[in-house]
Amino acid sequence: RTIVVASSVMFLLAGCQTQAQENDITHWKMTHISDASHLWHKTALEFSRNVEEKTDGKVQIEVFPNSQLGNEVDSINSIKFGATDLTITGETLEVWTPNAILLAVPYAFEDEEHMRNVVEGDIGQTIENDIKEDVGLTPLFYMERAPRNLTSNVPISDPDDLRGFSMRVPNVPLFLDTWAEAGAKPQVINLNEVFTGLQQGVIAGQENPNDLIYSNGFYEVQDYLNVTEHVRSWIYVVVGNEQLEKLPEDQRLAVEEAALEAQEFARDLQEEEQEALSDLLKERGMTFNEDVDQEAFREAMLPALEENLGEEQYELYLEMVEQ
Ligand code: 2Q2
Repeated sequence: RTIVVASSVMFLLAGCQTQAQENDITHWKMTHISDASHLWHKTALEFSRNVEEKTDGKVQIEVFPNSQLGNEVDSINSIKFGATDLTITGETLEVWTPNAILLAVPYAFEDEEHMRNVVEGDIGQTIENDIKEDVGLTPLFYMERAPRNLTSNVPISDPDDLRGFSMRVPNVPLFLDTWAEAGAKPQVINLNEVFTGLQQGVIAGQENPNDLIYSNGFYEVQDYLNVTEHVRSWIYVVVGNEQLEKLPEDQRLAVEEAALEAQEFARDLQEEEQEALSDLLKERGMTFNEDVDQEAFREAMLPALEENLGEEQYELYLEMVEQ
């Protein structure tokens, strides 16, 4: 008799659960390290709106900018614990999966088109699969980034000018090694601590795409934007595998569809904003040092590549460069 009661209770519970899942609204948290004026945030909001619309409000994404829920590494970890669900991340993933280093190899791409071919081709696919398998995160879409430039308070035109130059890099081992190899004194600092570090003189410079230089207000504490264009890269919006798998199939498809639209949105916005950024940075007092010997930087950084990349990564790198 007890057994009968138990099984009918279980049956009821099971029934409730299916019901609950159908009516349930999934609330996801998305966190990232840029501020609310930056294109990553605008894209995240657009994505969130698209997802809500395409799932009839069943999947809702709340976006937290400014490292509010933690820095990049914290966010990656908290997705695995389920405290967060989505974030924006790229080459920092090399700490978990070696091929992610290919996202940000110095002087690897001729131009945007070259990079786009790689991202959307076999190598891009390999990287995405690795992130999914090794890190437990599913890349939903990618955003192209403007080239990274070095900022400072004295003009830096070639690697000789880097002697004794203390600078910040993100948590990317390859960046530490390439800048050290080129002659600087790099250290890892979280993005949200860079402004204060520059202001207090803990570091003399940093490197980032112009959009992040602007949105972080680095023009207030840096006089020169040296056009090194040393890294062209892209970045992924990722969701935890488990979080994605929990969604019913129609909602998952809706999320994927919204992701593709957000990718287009980001590309248009990026193109639109980049042009104006140089003027904005100049208006805020930055001097653009166009007199940079990029070839010298490339040569100074190359040895670090051979030391850093594993055999597989080095082969993929060569393939990527030639594409
Ligand atoms: O300087 C930063 O923090 C960003 O531009 C980083 O490149 C970026 O967040 C990488 O850490 C991506 O993984």
